[in-house]
Amino acid sequence: MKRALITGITGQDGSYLAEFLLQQGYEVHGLVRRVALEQPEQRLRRISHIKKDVVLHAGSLESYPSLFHILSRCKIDECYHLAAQSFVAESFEDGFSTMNSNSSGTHYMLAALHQLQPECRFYFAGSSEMFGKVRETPQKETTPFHPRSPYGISKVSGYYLTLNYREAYGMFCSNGMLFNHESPRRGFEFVTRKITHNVARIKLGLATDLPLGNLEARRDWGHAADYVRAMHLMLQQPEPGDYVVAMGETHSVREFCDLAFREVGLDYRDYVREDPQFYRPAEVDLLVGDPTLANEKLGWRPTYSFRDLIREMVANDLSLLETELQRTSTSVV
Ligand code: NDP
Ligand code: GDR
Repeated sequence: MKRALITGITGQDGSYLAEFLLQQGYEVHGLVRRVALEQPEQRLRRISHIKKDVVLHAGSLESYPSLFHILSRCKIDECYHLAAQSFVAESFEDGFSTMNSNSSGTHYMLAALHQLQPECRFYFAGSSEMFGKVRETPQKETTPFHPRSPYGISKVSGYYLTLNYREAYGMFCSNGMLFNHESPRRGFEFVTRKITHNVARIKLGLATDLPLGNLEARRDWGHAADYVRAMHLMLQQPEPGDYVVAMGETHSVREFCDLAFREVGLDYRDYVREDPQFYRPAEVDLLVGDPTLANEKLGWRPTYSFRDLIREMVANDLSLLETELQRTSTSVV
């Protein structure tokens, strides 16, 4: 039985990856940071259904000793390093914390593995934000980087650290260069979930409008459940490598709104308004990836279309809110 460690197991991707690896027969371990106010139903909500099947270790990316301690107790075959401050807008507010978690945290993980378990295979969660102000379209593995935020810069740094441990020490270290991927488990601050959650609120009469930032930004959006399979495939190859994972299609935030509101029979133009407070100091205007290498070398293919993704997210948010409304009305009675 293979044993995997997932950092960021409580996040969107970590939860899908843990489910997937359990299905593949892995023993799954996860790194979870301790917080003073523990609310297990909230903090661990994305993995509550598999919590009994995984082994959780308390630790933090800010603490090399905590990572060293976990890796010295637990021998692993594969490490999926997903933990990060992942919200681009927040990285403009506090770029220092983002750099610490994402850049130094990745360095700590690699250094501890090198010291204790150099044969362990390592996956780094790189991002299309590394391409930023894009130098060519579509973006592929050889496209030069031009990050536009402290988040993007932290991911470029993680990418090169991963490459350096591969080249300097011969470790099996691979970089995923993943484009945006979403799901019903997406955090509420990201634009897709903000839209689908508010579509549900508006439909149920709980809100009347939806303030958003730049509606013309274009992204290549896929489904997280598809993208975690690509991470796993990268670590099953004979050699480490770097792979773009994307749908190869680009859509604007405006198009996402249009389709999401249509799901509930509404016209987004009646509800969405642009609010400058959600603009970013430096925007990434257009991203679209070329997944040819992942298709051909990994044999990776997505199963969800853009439309399927929106449909699932809206249906999920409607059902969550309806259940919540029923629960509160029953408790009032
Ligand atoms: P989430 O924000 O949903 O999850 C982030 C995870 O990292 C959470 O489990 C969080 O734990 C953990 N974490 C954050 N800081 C620390 C820390 N200091 N110590 C320990 N754990 C920490 O992100 P996603 O699942 O969407 O993304 C996973 C990874 O993939 C991230 O690295 C992200 O940057 C990258 N990525 C994501 C893409 C996407 O579209 N989703 C695209 C490309 C890359 P906690 O629950 O305690 O907050
Ligand atoms: P992104 O995702 O920055 O691409 O990073 P996000 O959903 O936050 O933004 C996508 C685009 O939508 C525009 N936008 C808004 N964004 C948010 N959050 N809120 C708004 O109100 C809003 N209005 C317009 C943004 O300006 C942007 O252009 C995600 C994260 O998962 C990263 O961790 C990951 O690396 C990249 O995707 C690939």
